[in-house]
Amino acid sequence: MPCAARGVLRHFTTALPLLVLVGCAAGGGGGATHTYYVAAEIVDWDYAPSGANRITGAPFTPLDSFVVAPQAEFIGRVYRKAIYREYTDSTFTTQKPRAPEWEHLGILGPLLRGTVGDTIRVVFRNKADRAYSMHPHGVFYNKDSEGAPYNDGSGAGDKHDDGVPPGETHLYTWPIPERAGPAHGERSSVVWMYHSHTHEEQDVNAGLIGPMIVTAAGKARADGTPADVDREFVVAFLESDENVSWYLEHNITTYAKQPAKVPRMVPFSDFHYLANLRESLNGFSFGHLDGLTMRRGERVRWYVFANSNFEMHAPHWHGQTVVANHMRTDVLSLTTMEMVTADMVPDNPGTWLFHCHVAPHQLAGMLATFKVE
Ligand SMILES: [Cu+2]
Repeated sequence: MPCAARGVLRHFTTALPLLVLVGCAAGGGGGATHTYYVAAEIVDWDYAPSGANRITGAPFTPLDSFVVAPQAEFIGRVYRKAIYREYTDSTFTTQKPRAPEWEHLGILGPLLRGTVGDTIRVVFRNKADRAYSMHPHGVFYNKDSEGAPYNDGSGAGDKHDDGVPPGETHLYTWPIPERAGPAHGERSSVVWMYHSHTHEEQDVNAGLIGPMIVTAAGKARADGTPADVDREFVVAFLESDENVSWYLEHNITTYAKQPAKVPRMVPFSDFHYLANLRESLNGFSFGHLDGLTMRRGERVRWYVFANSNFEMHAPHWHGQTVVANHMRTDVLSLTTMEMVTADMVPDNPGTWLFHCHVAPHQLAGMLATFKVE
C-alpha cells in the first residue's frame, strides 16, 4: 500500500483533523494512490488581461468592445467566477504553484493524473460561497464520490458529496479501472473532465471544471505521463454562458457602468445575452492563452474538450497537422462536453494560430497562438 492516504475516511467537516491524509503521487501504475487537495474558490477573472487584441496586435475594434470593455449595459472582460485550485496539503493555506508547462491551464482546475490500476483521491474544500461538488467522468465512483444530487435512492451517508457546503470538506475516491483507460487500439493516454454537478448548468458556467489524464498500464513514466509523448497540452474550448452563472447579478452590479439599465432575463437572441457568452480557450480570449510552446519534432499530445452549453467547436491548428480518431486532419469537431485526444509532430517552426473555426466564436475571441521552436 504505497500511500498513507488509503483509509476508511469518506467525508468530514473542517472541524475534524485531517492529519491522517498524506499527499503522495507514486505514479507509474500498479495500484498507486494519488491524493490531491482541491478547493473551489471565488475569483474575479479577466478574459483578456492585456486589454488589447493579441491576435491582431491592435487595440480592440468597436465590434470587439462589447465583450471586452465595461459599458453602460455590458459587463466587459472581467467576471466573478468560481474555479478549482490545488493546495499543498489539508490545511488549504498554500496554493500549489503550477509547473511552468501547465500554466496554460488558465481557468481550468488542476490536472489530475493516474494510470490504470491507480486510485485518485481528492480532498475537496469548498472555499466558495455556496454548495459545490466534484463530479468526474470516466473513472469509477461509488455514491459517496459521484458529486451529483438526484433521486438515486442513496442514503443520507452518501449525500455529502452531492453539494459540499461552504467551509466543509469531502474526500472523493476515484479508482481507475481498465475501462477508464485507453481502449484497444487507442493512444497511450486519454483525457477526462471533472466538474461541479451540484447545479450542473450554473456551476460549470461559473467556472468549476478541470482536466484528468489517464495513462494505460505499462505505458507511463514514473510521474504518470505517457512514455511515448514528449509534451502534453490541455485546451478547453469553453463557451461560458455567464447568463446562467450564479454570479450574473453580481457581475452586472459590479462591472456594468449603469447596472439599472441592464435588462435581466433576456432571450437567447438578445444582444445582451450574446454579450455574456464568453468564448475562450482555458478562460482566455483574443490571444491571451500563453504557454503553448513546443519544439520541432517533439511528440506532442493535445487533449481538447468543450463546455456544457450548445457547444459546437472546430479546433483548428495552422501550420501543422494532427492525427485524431485514426485520421489525419488539422480541424477537429468538438461538441458539448466532448473530449478528444490528438497527436502532432510539429515540423514547421513559427508562431501559429490555434482557434475555433466557428465564425461567431472567432468574432467573440476564441483564438490563441502556439509556438514551434
Ligand atoms: Cu467554437
